[in-house]
Amino acid sequence: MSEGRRVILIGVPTQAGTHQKGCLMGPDALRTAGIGDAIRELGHTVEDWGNLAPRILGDMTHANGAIHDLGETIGWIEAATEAGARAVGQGLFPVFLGGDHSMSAGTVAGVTRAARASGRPQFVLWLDAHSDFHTPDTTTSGNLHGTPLAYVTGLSGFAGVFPDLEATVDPANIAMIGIRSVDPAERAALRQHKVEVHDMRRVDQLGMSSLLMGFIERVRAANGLLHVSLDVDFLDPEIAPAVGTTVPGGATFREAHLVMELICDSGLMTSLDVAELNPFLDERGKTARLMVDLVASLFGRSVMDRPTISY
Ligand code: B3U
Ligand code: MN
Ligand code: MN
Repeated sequence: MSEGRRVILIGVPTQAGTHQKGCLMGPDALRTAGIGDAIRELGHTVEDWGNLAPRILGDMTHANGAIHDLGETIGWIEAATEAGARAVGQGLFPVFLGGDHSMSAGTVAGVTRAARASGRPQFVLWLDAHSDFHTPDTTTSGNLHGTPLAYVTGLSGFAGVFPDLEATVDPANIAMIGIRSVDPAERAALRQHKVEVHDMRRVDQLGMSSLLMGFIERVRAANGLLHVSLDVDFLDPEIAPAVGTTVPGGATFREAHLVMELICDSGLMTSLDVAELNPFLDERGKTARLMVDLVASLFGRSVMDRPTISY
């Protein structure tokens, strides 16, 4: 990451995409943990656009009766799409502060719209325990935070449900790392669309660095824009307990920092989500502070100048 990026913090305090309450406090916990100063201290400028507010659409139903809070989710997607397209369109670097992961249906749609206008392909790196590749028809939990990545690729099932997309992400331009919970319908769709999925078994066998570098080289070769979507549950729950859907066996502190440092070194990242932080489940701010430290690694803090940290 070269110095002097113009970073915009954009809060997306939605919790409509999950049954578990608390993600609405995510953006302010990240601010409280010092996300703005951490990026600023690395030589970037940081402006805070505050929190987005969704258009109020009221209750909406779907043939899949499990789905809840559809109208509110659509409102957040619209708001995040507009903000993302505006920020990237102005040459700014948006850091979206979540909010549950349904926010990324909007953040990715927005940055992808701006990418298309620039004539460059959009790539997405999904760092998550889950693949979030359900459609409204296949989700059994009804939690729409399990759907954003399928939506942005333009999969059928979203037409007439989520907002129409102006630009889609080619599934060949997606990689996911950290995966350890995939539902059967998601697995079928991921295979059908040939998405690059690196589950934890692959991480253990081949290592974070080789998996990530393969993808980074693809982004570089295509002169792509790179959106990084970081779900708190990418991390092992031992180090990051503040998330509603913990899955054991996640990325370690060292693996996670390495991923951030390699992305930073590539200089390719153009937008970022920090999703699913649920401060209600945190232990004295430990997860919020870890997320800020990981973001600092993404923006150029290196081991030699990382302060000694005790959580
Ligand atoms: N695939 C499950 C679980 C899940 C997905 N994303 C999260 N949890 N955070 C579902 O509900 O769709
Ligand atoms: Mn997720
Ligand atoms: Mn997840």
